[in-house]
Amino acid sequence: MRATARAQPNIALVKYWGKRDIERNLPAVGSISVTLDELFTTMAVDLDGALERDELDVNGRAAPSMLPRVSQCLDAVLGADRPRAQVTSESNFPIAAGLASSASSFAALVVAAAAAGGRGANTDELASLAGRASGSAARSLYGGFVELRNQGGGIEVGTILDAGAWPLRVIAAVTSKAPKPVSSGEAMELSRKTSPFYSRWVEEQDMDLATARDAITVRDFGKLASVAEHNCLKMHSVMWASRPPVVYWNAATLACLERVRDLQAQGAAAFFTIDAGPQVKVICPPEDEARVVDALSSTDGVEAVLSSGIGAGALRVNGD
Ligand code: 2P0
Repeated sequence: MRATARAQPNIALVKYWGKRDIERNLPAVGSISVTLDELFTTMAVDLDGALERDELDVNGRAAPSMLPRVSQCLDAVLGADRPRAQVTSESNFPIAAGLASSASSFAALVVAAAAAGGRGANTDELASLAGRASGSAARSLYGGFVELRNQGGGIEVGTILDAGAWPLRVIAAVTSKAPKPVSSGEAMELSRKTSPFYSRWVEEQDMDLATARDAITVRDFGKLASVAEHNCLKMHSVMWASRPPVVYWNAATLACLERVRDLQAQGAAAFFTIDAGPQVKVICPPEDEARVVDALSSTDGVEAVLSSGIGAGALRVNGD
């Protein structure tokens, strides 16, 4: 009745922003991401008949504020009549700061919960269950370059190119470790209800997805860079035009973008993306990694620089 799983965060190159069904947490748009390698969350689920209520520890501390979402996700995987669970989560990177910790956490949680409860579930089912808890978590069930599509009344997720086929690097510049001021779920709803750019964002998404999918299939870095930067800035424009505005950036976020423009002007292959937080992620081939790390590390306001390759999807940890 105990199992442990490990999952990596993923970074969207064509972003999920907005929901078409809040109750079932279905996204308004498809998305394309890369699953990371070196950053991960390990999640242990111990189903213990003696516990009166679920318990959650995150990085060695009780985390009652996150417990309701975790309990709801366990109910979705195992049914509400399941035994109560002791859940223990460890991440080797800052959580709730735009590094997609909810993606790796819920992806690992559904795998560990299904295994602990003896529920046979295939990856597609697990992805849908993870997506109900956190839209981006559905993508972390798969490795490499991953596409999430809206399909009928649900979602369909799969790998479009394996991790080993295009070994790009993802460099994250951490510009603040503070939790985000507005959750992405709340911010998405604000955007849907108030941003004049929201409907156009949704309309154009299939075009950006097709461009990125084609670029990934033929490993065209320049084409992927162009559509990914455009899609990222378009998503943030939707947020900035919401009322009240949603601005996740800080001064160092913009300084990092300027460094990426400098690198591009010097001939480096590199592009940026930014999620619901102030961190800047730069994607580049391995031969440009050192100069990207140097440039970001020496940028004012950058607190840490983390590097990762592209990795595999969520997996049960053997022996537990
Ligand atoms: C993404 N983000 O595609 C986009 C880009 C943030 C910006 O998915 O409400 O935590 O739990 O379904 O998955 C962050 O949103 O949102 C996210 P919920 P989630 O990676």
